[in-house]
Amino acid sequence: MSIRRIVVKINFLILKLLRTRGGISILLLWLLLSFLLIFSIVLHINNDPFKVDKPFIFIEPITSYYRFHHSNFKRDWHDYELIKREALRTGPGEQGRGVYIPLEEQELASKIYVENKHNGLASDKIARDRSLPDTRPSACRNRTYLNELPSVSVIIPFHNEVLSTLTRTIHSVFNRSPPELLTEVILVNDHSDKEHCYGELEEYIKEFFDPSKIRLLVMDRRYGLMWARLAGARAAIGDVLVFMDCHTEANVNWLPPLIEPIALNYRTCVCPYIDVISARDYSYMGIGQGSRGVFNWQFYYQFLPLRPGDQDDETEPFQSPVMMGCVFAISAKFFWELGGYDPGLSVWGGEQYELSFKTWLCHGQQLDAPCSRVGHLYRPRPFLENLNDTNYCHRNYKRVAEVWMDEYAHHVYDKDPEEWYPLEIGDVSYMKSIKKKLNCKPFKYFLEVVAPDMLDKFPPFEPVVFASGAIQSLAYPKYCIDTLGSSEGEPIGLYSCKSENLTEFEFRQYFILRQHRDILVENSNNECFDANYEKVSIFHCKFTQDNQYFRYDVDTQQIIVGPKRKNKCMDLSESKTIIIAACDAEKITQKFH
Ligand SMILES: [Mn+2]
Repeated sequence: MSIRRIVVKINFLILKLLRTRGGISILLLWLLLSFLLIFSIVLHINNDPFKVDKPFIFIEPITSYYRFHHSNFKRDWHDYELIKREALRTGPGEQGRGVYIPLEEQELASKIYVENKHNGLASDKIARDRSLPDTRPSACRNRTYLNELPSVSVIIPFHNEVLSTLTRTIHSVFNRSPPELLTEVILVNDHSDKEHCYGELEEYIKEFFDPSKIRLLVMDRRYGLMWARLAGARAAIGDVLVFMDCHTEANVNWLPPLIEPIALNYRTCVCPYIDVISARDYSYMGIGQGSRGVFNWQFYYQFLPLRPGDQDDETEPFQSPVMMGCVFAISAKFFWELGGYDPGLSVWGGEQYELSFKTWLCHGQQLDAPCSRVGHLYRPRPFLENLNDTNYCHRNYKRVAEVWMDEYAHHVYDKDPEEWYPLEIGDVSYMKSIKKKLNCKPFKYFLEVVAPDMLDKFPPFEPVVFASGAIQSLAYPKYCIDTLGSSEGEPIGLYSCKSENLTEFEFRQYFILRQHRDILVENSNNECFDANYEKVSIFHCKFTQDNQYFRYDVDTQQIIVGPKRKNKCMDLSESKTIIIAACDAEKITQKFH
């Protein structure tokens, strides 16, 4: 039957209906029903959490927090009953302590460690709802927050996470969030291949959590972190989206300080302070002072010190240029206004830059909240394995640079032109259209207003260096200073020079004395010499001088440590280790060139 014949038939039917009694009302009812049907089909397609590659039309709910006026009345959100109960808890891992693995289980423990990159056996020994130390500045205990706050959807993607670690994350969210604020927890299983991520997890959820407040989405193949988060965000119904890694633990009263800034201004993204859960023994450690996140021109995440005034009130959130990315909150309204994540980003990497740049350039702000604490288990790049495509991280970075970094993008590419310039990144027109639609600011704004101190610390072109090359001992001319492959906090030492006349350099023996008056390890991710306790170690460059302050005296050939009045120099002990001693221009062991 042709379409024309159908149309004629429908017209005939309509005419026939209109001629019968009450026909007009039947017709209207019929039209209304078909309209509703079409509307619900469109809505269903739009809201399908798995259609991540399709743009999402965010429809602000009638009940949205931002549709109503709210009073400025504040209240104390602490759950004192819970705090009292948790303070009494004892047992393995309680109060955030580490867990000791007995000798006979250590073989098993290391097997699990290698598989998961963290001590899953220690996790299994700890209660799923363990207690944590309160790591906030003490003034946070007296701080009140708005009485009316937006509702929250917590989105937790996971792939093969250890069950006790994943469920501890969920328990911490349910236990330490005010129930009236927590609308739902959405777990997104990014196509795990471990059995326990299916049946066993579902059973656990049924047994321990309110079924009306928890949902489990399962991806039909492995899509990576951004798509899993996008799927969760499409399904979420709360005013605020909180994205959380699956190996985190929310600490006391974490939610109100995290979402209050978003209640006041929906174009806000807030990160908690990320405390540290040890991958070795699951001990929980608070981080002391905060810092501001930025990046260098190889897209390595870096830190800048706080600005004067940032912590005049230590409970007050402060602006940070780039989020760390493992836990953060953003209003659903702003997230979708920004087009969510660029759906062209794959697997892992670059998403924190994309969202942070967009937030700042498209009329929003990004804050760190010192009174909101969430512990995070750091482990080496979890998404890197089992994926043949090794270039996705650079491709993600280039997509971000192409859309948001304007004329500054080439600073990144020029670092390694053969790698960057030919790299295919696909179509970025969707994000460019969002940038145009929202009339977002140029990247210059980010560098001049948001992170004006970044270019000084991380210039695209390293400024003229004072000196560079190997550092050879005059006392033992066969030996040069060598990083010994040390990582953060571990000491440097002496090792054979590649050649005595220094025509060639050993990989770990090339150093740069910079204008910041620090000594940078070439070929490192921002690692510097750091003087502490009479030793010299490797530590990330802090740009604050103090114990990373070094000078070279050309006349006496000494490496002076710290300000002149302290009279400290690099020296060698009898066992040829590097020490810090009082300067003595006559001592041959203090001479280097
Ligand atoms: Mn993580």
